[in-house]
Amino acid sequence: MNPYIEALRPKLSKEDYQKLCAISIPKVHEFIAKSADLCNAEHVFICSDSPEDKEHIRQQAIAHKEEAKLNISGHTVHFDGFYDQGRDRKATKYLVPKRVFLSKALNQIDRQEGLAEVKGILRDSMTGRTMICRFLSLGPTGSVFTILGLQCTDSWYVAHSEDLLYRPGYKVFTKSGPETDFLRVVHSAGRLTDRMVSAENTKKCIYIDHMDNTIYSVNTQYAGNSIGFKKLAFRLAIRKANTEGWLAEHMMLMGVHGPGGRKTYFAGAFPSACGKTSTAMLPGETILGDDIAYIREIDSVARAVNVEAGIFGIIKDVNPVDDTTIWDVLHKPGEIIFSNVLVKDGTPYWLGMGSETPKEGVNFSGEWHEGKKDANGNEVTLAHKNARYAVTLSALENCDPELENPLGVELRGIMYGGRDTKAYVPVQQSFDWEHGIVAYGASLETETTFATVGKEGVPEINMMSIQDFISIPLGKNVRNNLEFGKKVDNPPVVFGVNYFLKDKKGKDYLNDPKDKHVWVKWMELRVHGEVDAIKTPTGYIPKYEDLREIFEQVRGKDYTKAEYNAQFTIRVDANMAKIKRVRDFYKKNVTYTPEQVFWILNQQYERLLNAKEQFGDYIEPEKFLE
Ligand code: SPV
Ligand code: MN
Repeated sequence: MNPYIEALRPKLSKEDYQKLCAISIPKVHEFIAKSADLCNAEHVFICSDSPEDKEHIRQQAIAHKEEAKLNISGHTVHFDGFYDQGRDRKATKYLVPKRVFLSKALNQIDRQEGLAEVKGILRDSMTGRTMICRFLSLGPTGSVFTILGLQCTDSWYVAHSEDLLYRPGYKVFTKSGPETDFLRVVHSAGRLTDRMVSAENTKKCIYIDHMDNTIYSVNTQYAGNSIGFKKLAFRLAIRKANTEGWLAEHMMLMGVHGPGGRKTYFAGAFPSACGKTSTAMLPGETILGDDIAYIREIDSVARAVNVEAGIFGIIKDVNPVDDTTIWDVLHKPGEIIFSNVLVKDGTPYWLGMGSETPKEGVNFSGEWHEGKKDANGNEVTLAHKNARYAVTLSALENCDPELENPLGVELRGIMYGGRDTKAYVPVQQSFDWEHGIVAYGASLETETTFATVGKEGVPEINMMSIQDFISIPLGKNVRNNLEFGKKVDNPPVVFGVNYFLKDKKGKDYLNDPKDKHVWVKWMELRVHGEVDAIKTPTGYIPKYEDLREIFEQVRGKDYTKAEYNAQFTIRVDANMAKIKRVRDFYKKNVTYTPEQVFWILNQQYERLLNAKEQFGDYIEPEKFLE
């Protein structure tokens, strides 16, 4: 008998033993055996994705109090620890072999030192517990995009979430040859409090070992840190894409419905909490993905798939007026895991839901009442800002029918959007692929939000919205994007969007969140060359007449010239200051920056300078028509 299966034998039931033996990839047996041994798991459960196995996971999540049932059938709630409410940048590190250098901007630790630390913490972490093994497929199965993954975890909540968020992969594993490659994740929630949340926040480690394609995560439950196939495997995929010549991106995917029944696929990169999911979910359009996309050149065409099959979305501000699609899903029977919301009498409540909320209940801090203070004297909000819901995409009525297409969809447009209150107009089109990649993607600047642990509102460069995840030299990432455009005959049209522009005083937002639908429709028309645009120093911007018409059609709103002028005035100084910050960032922090980055930024700077000499600091769009 294979020594790994032999080592596992005492921990497996007869059925689990058979399920494991049906897989003939020795590295699978080795990884499970070594993880179970290191963590000292009492039992090992092999999930075969059968309805019974999935039901078992759902029941165990409730039985172990990691989830509790809510009133609506299929709805449950899960809580994470008070200090475990977002992705933890400090605790997430790359394990770097000696004499290998990663960009300074990346959080890293010597590989041997890090392995010793994290394995030390994982040792015996599953004593008395069951280790659940989940086999998953990133991207549609049976496709050139497919990457297989195996996660070992002691959290039933994590195993359950994976049902909603990923495609089942057990069958694929059983049909694959002995040499099959796969990503590995071992996770333990660590010691738990009586509320079943990770107790030792200061010993949280999320370490990424790209030599072994393995992720170690311990003392955390928050899905972004514990579900290895979200942002952790994403880092490994970026490396794989780098060597194989494709792109792994932090992008939503959507079908935008244009005139005559036409559908045009767009991808969109936005840092967390900058409007990515709400764009993908716009009513009347179809959603293909809301978080991670793989993009490949196939027959000289850019094609994309959703790596995931569900949504782990921010629930804050989801209300029945702005977010009809998801609001309806969240209020009808079906499988949904709410996390870190307020629960009162079996009903979940969250911030910005647009209706009255209770004055007490249970939330991420335990028993909660209005005015409750944390240990530092700060008020505890009724729900966490980063409270979320997990739901499968197919539960949405506007789920795009191409979700499982093994060839993906043809990508015609890409949008990059950050949280920029000062400089970029709400929507603009780049002059060409290179300009878009550099001026919008590589220059993406945003303010930090609640989705990562730490201070909010700090401006930072977040290249292509994947700054946190780039596991290769940052400059190489820009180069890969630039090169990709050359591989396809008709590169996607690149747009920069900004939903967060404020008035000149920096006081009020200039747009309603729903205006994004207008920008999306305009971009669709631009891809097909059906509307004209105005050339400005930073890109092509819409003409008033066109937006007026789209505002009327999409929002039933009379869009005034004054609104247009306020939103689309080119703010020269703010744009020049942005370029300076971006240039500085690349000079100081980035290795292997392609020269093109500096050329393109310098040219943009020059254009702005010339425009300023002619028209001053604030230039209304029509000046550029003269
Ligand atoms: C994000 O924050 O970008 C998310 C959620 O998509 S997380 O899983 O935390 O990454
Ligand atoms: Mn994300």
